[in-house]
Amino acid sequence: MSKFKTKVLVSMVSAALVLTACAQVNEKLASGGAKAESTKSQLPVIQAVLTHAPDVPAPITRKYSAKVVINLETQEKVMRLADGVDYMYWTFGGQVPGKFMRIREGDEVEFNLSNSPDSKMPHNIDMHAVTGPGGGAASSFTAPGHTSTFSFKALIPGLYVYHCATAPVGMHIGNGMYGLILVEPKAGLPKVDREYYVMQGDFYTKGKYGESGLQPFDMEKAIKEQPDYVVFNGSVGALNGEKALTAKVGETVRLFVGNGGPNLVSSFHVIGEIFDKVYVEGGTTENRNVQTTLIPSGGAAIAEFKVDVPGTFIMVDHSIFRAFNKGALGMLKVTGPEDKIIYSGKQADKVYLPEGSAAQSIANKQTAETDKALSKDEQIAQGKHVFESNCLACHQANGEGIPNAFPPLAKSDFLNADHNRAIGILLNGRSGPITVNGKNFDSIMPAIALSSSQIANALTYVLNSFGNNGGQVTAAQVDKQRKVAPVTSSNEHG
Ligand code: HEC
Ligand SMILES: [Cu+2]
Repeated sequence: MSKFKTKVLVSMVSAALVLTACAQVNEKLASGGAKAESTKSQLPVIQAVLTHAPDVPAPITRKYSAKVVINLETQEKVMRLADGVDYMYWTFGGQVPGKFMRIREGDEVEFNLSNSPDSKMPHNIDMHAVTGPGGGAASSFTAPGHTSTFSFKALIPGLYVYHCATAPVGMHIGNGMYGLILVEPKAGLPKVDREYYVMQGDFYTKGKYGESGLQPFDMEKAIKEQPDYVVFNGSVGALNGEKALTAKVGETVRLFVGNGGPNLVSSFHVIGEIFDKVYVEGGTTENRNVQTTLIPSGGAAIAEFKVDVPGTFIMVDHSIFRAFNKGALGMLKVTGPEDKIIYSGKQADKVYLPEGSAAQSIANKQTAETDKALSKDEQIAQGKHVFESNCLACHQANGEGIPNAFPPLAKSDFLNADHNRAIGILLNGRSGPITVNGKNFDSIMPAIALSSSQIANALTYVLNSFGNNGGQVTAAQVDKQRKVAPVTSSNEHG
């Protein structure tokens, strides 16, 4: 089988090599070559429809094999990695992850890989769906401004990763050169209401997480496997807010989840959901009732579940610091009627303060200050990250807090009245009675050992959000407050 395959491959490649004319002619001749060599003669030719994440091409309804023509272009381009942070991505099709391809078991694929004339690097493609040397890598090595053609037969169904395999391979993958190809089994996949494409990747930048500007790739961190960013679909927040995946109560959702790596293994989890079915590692084994599924680097999984109640379901890599501190967090927003039996929502909230409670400190490595002065807008952009990973859990995404537990930062009279007092709270924590917007709270905020610029940015963000009065807090101002004795609720005025 594989010998036969290799023979076809070789003849296809040589057929392709003599071609210099336009793509159309190229296609015809390539199909001619396949006919001459193949025992199954006349397969209908179909142009593949490829999609950008999180979209997936429609399920395949045809009941016969086809010759599927896939055209894909590698492009190198600067895009947003996080708010205020840009990165020179290397891509399959202009985004990370690369375009989703969907074919059927038994199809013959003619693959045309073009490398944009604007590229600086040669690229190629190693498809895990290919049975053949290098998964197509050697046959698809393509210089900028060229197109390579090779063909393969999709022998085995499954969800497969594809990636660039041009040296240095780790760097090409680390810059975003990966995607998924689904080889549907002949019988097709069971019908579901929604299908989405989610792919994790780790990124290594010269600057640390959130440091603004165009960030170059850091080879040393990549070798040490210490990413600054771990993200879904190429950037921090690619699946958050308005870009969240959506579904309606009662619908079934199928996630095609890949992991491009280059290094990390993903512990993929959807908070508040249980996967009814997981096609383990993208193969044919079906596991049921799964909380978290492992997705190896260069691997995939298909996760299916029915959504029973409305709300925002957070997708994470459950190696949890990656989710809250490096970006591996996405959202599925489900709308529809509540079912209070399946999930009641908060039924009670009482203050619980065991004796001896006092302001505690959340240990947090003091990060090196980047001593360049940021503009107010830059502070706000970076402060948003600090807020999202350090404050949101208690004070909530909209800053409204939680009644009887966490005071609001939104339109907070307490905050707006005295910025230095707020800095002191972040530096030292706070406990005891406090009145915010006429409501009484008596709880504990732990000190969060952030750097002075992180505190300055977080407060500047908060002051300019949630209906607050505006203003700016600088790192120097925070440094000054570090030298002031902590204010406790008993000696505080107001
Ligand atoms: C673990 C939960 C928790 C976290 C995390 C937290 N806070 Fe608080 N925060 C509180 C509580 C509780 C209080 C009230 C403390 C008291 O009762 O004395 C408070 C009070 C405040 C106040 C003064 C009251 C007000 O509403 O204006 C500010 C300002 C504030 N927090 C800002 C922040 C910022 C900024 C962050 C993130 C860097 C943060 N907090 C993180 C729980 C938290
Ligand atoms: Cu490449």
